[in-house]
Amino acid sequence: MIYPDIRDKLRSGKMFGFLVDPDKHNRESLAELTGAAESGRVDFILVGGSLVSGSVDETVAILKESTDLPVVLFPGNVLQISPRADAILLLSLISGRNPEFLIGNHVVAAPLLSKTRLEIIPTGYILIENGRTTSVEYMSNTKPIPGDKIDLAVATAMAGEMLGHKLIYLEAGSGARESVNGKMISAVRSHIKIPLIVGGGIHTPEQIRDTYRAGADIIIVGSAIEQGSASLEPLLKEVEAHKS
Ligand code: 1GP
Repeated sequence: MIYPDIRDKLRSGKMFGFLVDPDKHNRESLAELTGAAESGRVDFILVGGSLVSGSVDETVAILKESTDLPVVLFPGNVLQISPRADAILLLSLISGRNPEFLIGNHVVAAPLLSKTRLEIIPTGYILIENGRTTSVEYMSNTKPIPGDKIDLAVATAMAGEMLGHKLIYLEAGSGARESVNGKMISAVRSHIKIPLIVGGGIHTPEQIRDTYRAGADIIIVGSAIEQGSASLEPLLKEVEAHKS
């Protein structure tokens, strides 16, 4: 089971995941990624995106052929469900006020999910302003929380935990100009007990260091892994320093 493993692993160090957007990868680049991920520094691979035209199922199948790492769905919509994955982050966009992303899509997905063996991990997903309009903001038709409204982010995360979410995901959005600021990460971390994921716009070792130091338990990197394996090594080296 992935969620208990996450809780367990976090007792001894930080965790790290790749986000694979099926439209940005092919068999070759996935092989390169899983090669790098086998180093023990990557804990799982997320698959999904705000708008995916390629096949999530095919990408998951290729990943499952080439790695033993857990493959976890990170769906932008209900079309991105693959029964071949190990788990799904069932995201509720709790920073927004769009009922489709709070419950509507979940109602559509629930009967499908119940027919799979996917482990369901309810996740409170919080979008933070980052200096530009990201795909997730546009596609979800929701307003992100401004980066300086720390109290709003904290209250949203607390509400997410009280509602029973098992993870909180602080998201600046893929390709964000600014990743989530350290003050906000620390404040959220100190007000919840469940694991805190941070992602969006993280592409340097320094950002990884600062994000972990601020209190992120798990960091997700997507865009930066699309540059090929040479650019991965410095990031993974930094991750390693926070693993024990
Ligand atoms: C998006 O947090 C992830 O949901 C990753 O963002 O592509 O900017 O790394 P990046």
